[in-house]
Amino acid sequence: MLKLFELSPSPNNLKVVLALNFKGIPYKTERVDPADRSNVVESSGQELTPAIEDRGIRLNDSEAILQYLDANYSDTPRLFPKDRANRKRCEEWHKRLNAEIGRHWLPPFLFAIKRVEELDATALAAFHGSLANFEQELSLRGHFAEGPDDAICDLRMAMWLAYAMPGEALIDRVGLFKRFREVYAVEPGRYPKLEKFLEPWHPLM
Ligand SMILES: N[C@@H](CCC(=O)N[C@@H](CS)C(=O)NCC(=O)O)C(=O)O
Repeated sequence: MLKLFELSPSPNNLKVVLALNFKGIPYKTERVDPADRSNVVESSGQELTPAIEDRGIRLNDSEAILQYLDANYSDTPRLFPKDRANRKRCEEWHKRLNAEIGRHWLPPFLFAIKRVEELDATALAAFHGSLANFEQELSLRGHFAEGPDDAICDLRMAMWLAYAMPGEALIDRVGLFKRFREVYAVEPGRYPKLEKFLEPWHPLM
């Protein structure tokens, strides 16, 4: 069975968990202790997570893992489109989310995990501004993916939203998400369309 080396509060790790569950691929998790990374180092030769072992393959880097899963589990729902034009469109979306959400997400995250002492209120306000924009975009449709085989677009958005609007199952699995919910301070009902968008992703986290 596929083995996932996971450092659970991290977005790259959550992205791979979402992908495995979306595809319905059975896996077991080996937790990585941030203070002792010997298990992931022994497996992958480097200390960053996520990493996987599967069918004799040892692989790290979340994006490489997603590509590996699509290529090697071809009987499961695809994450990425097959054709070049649609893959490019998904890559543009990826860049847009990093610029409009990921960038502002980081300072409050560092505060939440106590890597910095003060909450960066400007970044938090920008994070909320981006959520408000995406809420508007959802007025036109119920999700962000546009074509067949581009679940990755929605999955990437679900990953970021999970920090501000985690489901109870995620909080049960990774207690820190309760703290993230407090720090990102999105009160229920503020972004109803994003909440609805996120609903089907909660069981996959
Ligand atoms: N490009 C890599 C980045 C991996 C990475 O930076 N992993 C982080 C967690 S998201 C990590 O292990 N950081 C070390 C730490 O948190 O101390 C990927 O996408 O997997």
